[in-house]
Amino acid sequence: MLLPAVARRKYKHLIEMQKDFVMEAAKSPFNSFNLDAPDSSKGIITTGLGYNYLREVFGDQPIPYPVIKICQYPVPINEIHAMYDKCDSLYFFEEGMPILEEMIKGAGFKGQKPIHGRLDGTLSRDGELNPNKVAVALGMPDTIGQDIPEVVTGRPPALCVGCPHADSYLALNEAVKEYGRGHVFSDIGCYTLGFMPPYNAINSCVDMGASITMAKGAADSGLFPAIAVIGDSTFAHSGLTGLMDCLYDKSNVVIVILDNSTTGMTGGQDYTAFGKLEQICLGLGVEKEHIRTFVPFKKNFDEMVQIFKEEIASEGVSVVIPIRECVQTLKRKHKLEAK
Ligand SMILES: Cc1ncc(C[n+]2csc(CCOP(=O)(O)OP(=O)(O)O)c2C)c(N)n1
Ligand code: SF4
Repeated sequence: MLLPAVARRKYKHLIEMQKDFVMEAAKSPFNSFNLDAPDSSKGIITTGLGYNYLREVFGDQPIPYPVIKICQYPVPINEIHAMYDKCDSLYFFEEGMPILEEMIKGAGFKGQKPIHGRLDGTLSRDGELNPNKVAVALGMPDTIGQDIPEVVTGRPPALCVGCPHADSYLALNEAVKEYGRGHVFSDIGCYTLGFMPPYNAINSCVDMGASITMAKGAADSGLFPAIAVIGDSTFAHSGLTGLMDCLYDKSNVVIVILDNSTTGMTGGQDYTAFGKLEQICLGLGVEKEHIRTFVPFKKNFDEMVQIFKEEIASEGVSVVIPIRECVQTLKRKHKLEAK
């Protein structure tokens, strides 16, 4: 019960428990501490993928330096102190942000032995790690310039051939082209790939549900048209409350709910609003005549553009629902049926 009086007591208790959590982390099978390696000129502290890259650098050979791999928190600080005392310098290999490195630098180690990582420039402050960056940081040869096998060459993500979102975007682009850029607020899902050429169809993606609330904010501040694009599963997860706000304030928005009957981006899971999007919108209070559906195929291009244009022109909340199944889930179903 996090009422203030209880919460204050609980927080005190939580602080008292920290020392037990630290002891648990020190014993955890998910953390590993190898402080007995022969070369103590470098002590290495890794988290997450950083450890995999380090392992890859040394292949089948044992890592010659003491290594602490942290997977369970809070940070087992006593073991890090032991490594600091034993080694001439510390190296941090963390993917993403230098959380641990900052924490340790702030924990009284600074200014004595060198601590290397993203904060002192040994590794770049941003960008992903890879085995080569880890090797170079440890003073080993730079392998950049060696041939990269064809199988790992860059393939930026793209909408699948035949994806229903592609046809919806072609029509939406046509309907908004007279207004210029900056009118379409998107969400996160396969349809976020509509940012890429040749579609260039969306202008923002922040987090699950933000498409509708950003379009609402923009519409309420005078942007016209203000269009939200959100996937069916994302709408079920966190779009409904935004839609309710739009209805409450009678915001002038067009909300496009892309119904591909699945959660495409994460591999094709079911979702809670399946088959019920229109009823949900009606139930929340969207006017029946402003809930429009179509089947996104190229042959329906003119009809789709017309629907978008009509709903852009109409005052208040409109919902447009393109309905066609993701070609990947469809393919999987056909395969199963053929068995
Ligand atoms: C808060 C949060 N939870 C989960 C995810 C992972 N995630 C990425 S896209 C997505 C849903 C995509 O499904 P949908 O909106 O139906 O679009 P589709 O990919 O089918 O086009 C999820 C759950 C996330 N990005 N953020
Ligand atoms: S997985 Fe489905 S929704 Fe995602 S891009 Fe491919 S066809 Fe489109």
